[in-house]
Amino acid sequence: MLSQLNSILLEVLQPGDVIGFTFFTGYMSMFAASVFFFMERGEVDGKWRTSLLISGLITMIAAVHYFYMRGVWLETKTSPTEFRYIDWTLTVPLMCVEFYLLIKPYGGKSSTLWKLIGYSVFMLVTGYIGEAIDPSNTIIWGAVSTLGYLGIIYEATLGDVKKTADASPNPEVAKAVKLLRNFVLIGWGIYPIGYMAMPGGLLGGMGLNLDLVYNIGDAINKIGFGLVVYGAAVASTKHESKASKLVSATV
Ligand SMILES: *C/C=C(C)/C=C/C=C(C)/C=C/C1=C(C)CCCC1(C)C
Repeated sequence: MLSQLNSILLEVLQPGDVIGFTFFTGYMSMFAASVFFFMERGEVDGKWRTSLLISGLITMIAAVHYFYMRGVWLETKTSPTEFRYIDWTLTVPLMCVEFYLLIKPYGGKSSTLWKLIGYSVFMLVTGYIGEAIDPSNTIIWGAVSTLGYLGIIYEATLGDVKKTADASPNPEVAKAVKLLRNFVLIGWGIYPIGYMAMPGGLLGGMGLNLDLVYNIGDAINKIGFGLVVYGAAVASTKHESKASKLVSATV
């Protein structure tokens, strides 16, 4: 009877469905994070509001995709690869925008932003081919995709992003860029592990599940990125209001 009911009500989370559970928690936590970032916009100085808006958009776009991915998983128990890559194609470039908005007031160039976006699109398109179109050559596509990932790491660790942030007189910005760089270096490194867990991949057959790894990575990286930007915005706003009080007191 119960199993009959369950097969009619297809979208039911079954006990023990750990991966399904992470689709639900991913959806709810990203939804909640969006509300937080949108609400807090009013609390920070004007020039930070766009950054917080982007933080909220990243988690909101992800929440909507998680809503659909959760449904695909519950009904078919297969990877919602298309929704996954549509989500990433929208949110990863927005994460590049976060870097750009931090360095823009200190001479950050839009060509730096386009470089970052170019690397991410290259990384995601070749990753998608290796996952969905040509899975028999998944290892080659994974290696090619990694070149795009290395490009982003280079920009954030040694290239224009890092140089502009270091040259900025605002210590909060330099600190935030460094923290975001760590997310790219360590947090984003979670994704290739999930990718390699595909059947036929370098870690295939090890019992790792690709969706489980991706879901954990998304929650850490998307909410974490937003919180770093939020922290920098709050600290910087405090600094500046203190400084302006000092100025008006001495005048
Ligand atoms: C919010 C989503 C984020 C931050 C997604 C990031 C995705 C990656 C860094 C994916 C990287 C990949 C490789 C470096 C090689 C294998 C294929 C990918 C696309 C999984």
